[in-house]
Amino acid sequence: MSRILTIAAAQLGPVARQDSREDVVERLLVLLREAKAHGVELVVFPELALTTFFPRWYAEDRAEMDGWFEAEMPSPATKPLFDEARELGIGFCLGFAELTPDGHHYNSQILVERDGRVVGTYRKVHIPGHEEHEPWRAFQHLERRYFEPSPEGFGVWRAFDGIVGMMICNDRRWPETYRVMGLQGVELILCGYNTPIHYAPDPTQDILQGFHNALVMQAGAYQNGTWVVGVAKGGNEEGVEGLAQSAIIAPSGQIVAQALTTGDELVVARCDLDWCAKYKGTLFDFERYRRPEVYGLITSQRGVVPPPEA
Ligand code: CDT
Repeated sequence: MSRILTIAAAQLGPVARQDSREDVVERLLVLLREAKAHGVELVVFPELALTTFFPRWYAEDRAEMDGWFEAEMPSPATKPLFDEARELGIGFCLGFAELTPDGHHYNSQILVERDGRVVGTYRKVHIPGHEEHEPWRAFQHLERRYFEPSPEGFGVWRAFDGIVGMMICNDRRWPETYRVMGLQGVELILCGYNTPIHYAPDPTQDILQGFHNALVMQAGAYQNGTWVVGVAKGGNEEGVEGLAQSAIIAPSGQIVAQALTTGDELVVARCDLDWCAKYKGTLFDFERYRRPEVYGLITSQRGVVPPPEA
């Protein structure tokens, strides 16, 4: 049986502060219908797709930000997306800010199968940015104020006739993200992102944002023999330029399709999940070649401990 899955990275252009969830869902529906016309079975939307990237603003009382969060999924505003996707027989992955019934705040992604079944919800592990107001910056990146890190880590799910995992934005820069899923046999990793081009702590990196984005996802795909789908919310959002360059990457590490614009755009590729076995069964045959007995520092230590001075 063939395991070729047609996937779309549904890139979004900017979402303004005053745009309602209903406005955004209309845009998602346009992309979903276009995907159907291309024979797509899985549509991947960006991180925090339903609203503007609100962590760029500071609130003394973090509860003031709760209005940006979803207390249920589907919510009344997103139900039309769930309904239409099920009717079209298309699965999707959607990034949103999650407020749990017991009051936890996560940066999350939900994965929904073609029949409407919720496969799972992933919560971001690597929370970037800062906790406190830093007025010297041109804009804030307060994810560490508004989101808790995932207590669950990187699971994978049997879905879409393969083994699927998720990561969110900053997670893609960390090799452990891919390897933990690689050790569970992942064949397809779905990743939404909001990446400002300007990086205040070191602006020399600004010009390299596109390079670093491709570098980490291509390396992660190749070193773990998995497809990776990276999907941006790009363009100029509330005065902040966001990286676009959404891409679908093969287990070889090659980019097989990439966005041409910084706006709403569907990037489509036919992804053969069986292609993963070529890499998982040869160079990256983990069972044969890995040496976990000498990798202990990876899990026993967080920061750098250099050797003592001579
Ligand atoms: N959304 C997100 O995770 N963005 C980060 C910005 C890092 S700089 C604070 C990223 O890794 O792209």
